[in-house]
Amino acid sequence: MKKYCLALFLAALCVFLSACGNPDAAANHGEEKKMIVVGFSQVGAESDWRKANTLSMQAAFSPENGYRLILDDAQQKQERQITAIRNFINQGVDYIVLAPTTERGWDTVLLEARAAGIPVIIVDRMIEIADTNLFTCWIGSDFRKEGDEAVRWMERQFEKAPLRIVHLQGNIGSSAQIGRTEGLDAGLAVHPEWQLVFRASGDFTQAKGQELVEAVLNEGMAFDLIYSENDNMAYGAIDALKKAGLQPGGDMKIVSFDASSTALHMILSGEISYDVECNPLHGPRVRAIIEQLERGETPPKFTYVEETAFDREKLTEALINSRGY
Ligand code: GZL
Repeated sequence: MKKYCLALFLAALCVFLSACGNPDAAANHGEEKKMIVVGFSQVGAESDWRKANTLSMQAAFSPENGYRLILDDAQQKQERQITAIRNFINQGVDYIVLAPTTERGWDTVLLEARAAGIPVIIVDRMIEIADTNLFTCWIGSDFRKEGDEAVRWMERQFEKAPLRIVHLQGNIGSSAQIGRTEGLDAGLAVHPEWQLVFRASGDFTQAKGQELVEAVLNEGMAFDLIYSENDNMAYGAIDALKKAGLQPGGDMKIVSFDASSTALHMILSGEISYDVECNPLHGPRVRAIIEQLERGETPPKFTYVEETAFDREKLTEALINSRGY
């Protein structure tokens, strides 16, 4: 009888242990296929662009696709990203994906990831580090090119007319801010008839964008154009203008970046005049990179995403609805 009880106990123990097995094991017709674990350090949830970017990554790295995604929202703070990366290392993830808040300050933590043998993929913004071997590859936008695109439109739109510009910058030190600001500065350098009347960072948020434009209006500054480094700050600027009884697109023009669907509808309504695309749908792109690495292949070190820009002539409701964000 004792032997029977012992055998029963051991059988139950085996069943229990197999049920507690690896959380990353996906049962696949009996044999266990290991899920690929991806630790994703995301900037935050500051804008439509960022939320679309997160959704794209979550859809790409789903359990159905064979992944377990560990998402960390850094609330736009680099120190939280560094902590998240260390947590990913301690959890032994298979890949780390970093959407960096800022360009600098990554060398130490990426050295730790390399020491742990975990490949790091940088997405969206660029990082500036001494040894680019500390990350496997990068995929994102050419922000200087985006800024130049906006300035080309301003030149076409205003020709040689005097232009007083209010400049709403993104997070200072992020490559999106650096590149888009460089584009405007290059335009200011060759257009003496252009005047920068105000420049400050709205941190890519709607609330800060509104606050800055309210301050400009309260100071009684006259201006012809708002150069907003993302759509959410442009939404805030529009709120401030309307609150002051002004008509965006009439009394002054707005140039923006991201080209999210809400902003493109504001082009149709005339509130925003030009919007330079910054495509956030990086999920499938990063997944394709990881799958290349899983096959032992070498993806390109740097991949720039193809992007366009929109004005009223180019836009239709159908086009907006076809874009995915
Ligand atoms: C651009 C991205 C920027 C967006 C903003 O690639 O880093 O951050 O332009 C977002 O909307 O907050």
